Amino acid sequence: DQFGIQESLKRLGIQSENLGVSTGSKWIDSEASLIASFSPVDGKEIAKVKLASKETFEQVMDQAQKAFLHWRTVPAPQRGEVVREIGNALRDAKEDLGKLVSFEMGKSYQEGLGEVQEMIDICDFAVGLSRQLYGLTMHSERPGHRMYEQWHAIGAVGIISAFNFPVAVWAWNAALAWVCGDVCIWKPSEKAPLSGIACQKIAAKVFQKHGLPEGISSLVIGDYKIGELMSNESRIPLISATGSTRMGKLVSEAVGRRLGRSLLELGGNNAIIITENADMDMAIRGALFGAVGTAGQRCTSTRRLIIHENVYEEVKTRLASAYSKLVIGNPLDEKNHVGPVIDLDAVKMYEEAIRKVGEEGGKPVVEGGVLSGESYESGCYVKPAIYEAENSFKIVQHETFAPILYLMKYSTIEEAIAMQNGVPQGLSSAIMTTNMREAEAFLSVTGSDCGIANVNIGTSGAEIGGAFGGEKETGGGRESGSDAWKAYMRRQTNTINYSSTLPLAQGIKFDI
Ligand code: UN1
Repeated sequence: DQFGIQESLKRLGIQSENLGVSTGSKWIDSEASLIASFSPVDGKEIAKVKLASKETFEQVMDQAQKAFLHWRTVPAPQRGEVVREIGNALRDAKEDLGKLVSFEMGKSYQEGLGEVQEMIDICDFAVGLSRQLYGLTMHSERPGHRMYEQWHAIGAVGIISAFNFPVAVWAWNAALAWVCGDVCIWKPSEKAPLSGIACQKIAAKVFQKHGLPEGISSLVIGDYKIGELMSNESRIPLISATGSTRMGKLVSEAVGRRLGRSLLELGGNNAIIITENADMDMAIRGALFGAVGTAGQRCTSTRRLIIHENVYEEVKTRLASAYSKLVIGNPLDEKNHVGPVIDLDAVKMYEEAIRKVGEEGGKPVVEGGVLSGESYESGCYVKPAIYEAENSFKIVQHETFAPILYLMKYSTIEEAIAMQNGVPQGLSSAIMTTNMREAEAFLSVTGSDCGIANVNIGTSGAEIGGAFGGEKETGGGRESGSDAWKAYMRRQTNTINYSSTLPLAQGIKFDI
């Protein structure tokens, strides 16, 4: 145990067998099945987790409902104080939690730390918000009347998160929901359940210290059936779901049938446009981290490079040379750049995509392949690959959660923007240019159609302060920064008459 994993697991309270259902400090046992969490780093079992069942979900739901009745009456700045302390607890656990995330899902230790930093940042952001849940005031058209709007807590928020950001996405939702007065029921990915258990323990300690009831922070580890129960549950007014477009459509349909709210963060098919006016060092660095960071498993990963014909050969050669220097291996070892993908299914999807791009006429620039032999025993290490492709290829139109980058050529900026927008997804996008006209065209209403559009920055690595999310098949949701908090509250418009008459709006006369 060269990287001190066992010590970290111990400090985070992970045992060899864990319960996967909790209302806070209480963990609920049942007859439900036991699954194992395997590390893609070495392919070995880390620990076991007992899944949620319909019955244990019911218990969690009942407790959440009760807890909400209390939590919504705690003043928002006091709720902020609790979230502030959760942020501090995360600061204390940063190294251990970052290591667990790295070991359980395979991203580099640096990126694991970065993910925990996102949790700390959103807690800070939420603390500030807890004193800024502002509504507007309006001028009434009637004399002696006052109008304003206020924001109230909405209830239980169901959080469904994915394996690739197994802890940060929960925090983006939970920290905001809590200061808004909501309670949270979290279903983490069953591919990274231990990271979820560790977070639940950290938060629960703080709630308990404040003498707050069970049910403000709940955990239900389970498969898609638990997701279905949550989506159909009318006591959960808001479902926030992160994952594939396929999953998002199922959630949205179920939530829509009961006219609930859903906040969706689904697939991306993110491109960087590299113009002939790009700072080339910057463009290569941005594309490299965007494409191979998190082994291509961020929803913001760079999947397409749209390159001006005059610099196409240069970009291709320089990228190929950068790729040849990538060191693939154990993500906890800081000399390695790229870790494994999440599991053998992900490896299959990677191989499938490489086969398909070949069939459609793509040409390899950097060949892919699955690594084997010493230190690759898990079978989850793949070579980041680059293909020359057409935007119209079926496989290019599809989000493959793996380190495969497609290169394509353009001649006018209009054409580049049309290609960037010419996919079903709309999450992140970027342009590399030092030319003001190109940059502003890309950001204008006729430019990028994505929720995130960057200039001289790659597609991944958004900060907490901005609203995060995208359009089209990405699902339209916005989380984290800006006014994303409004999704977690209900708005009420109030008109108060302090005069001694009762005039009707719009000047309507109604006298008897
Ligand atoms: C995700 O991949 O689900 O912008 C989220 C980024 C990170 C978040 C990614 N801050 O790449």
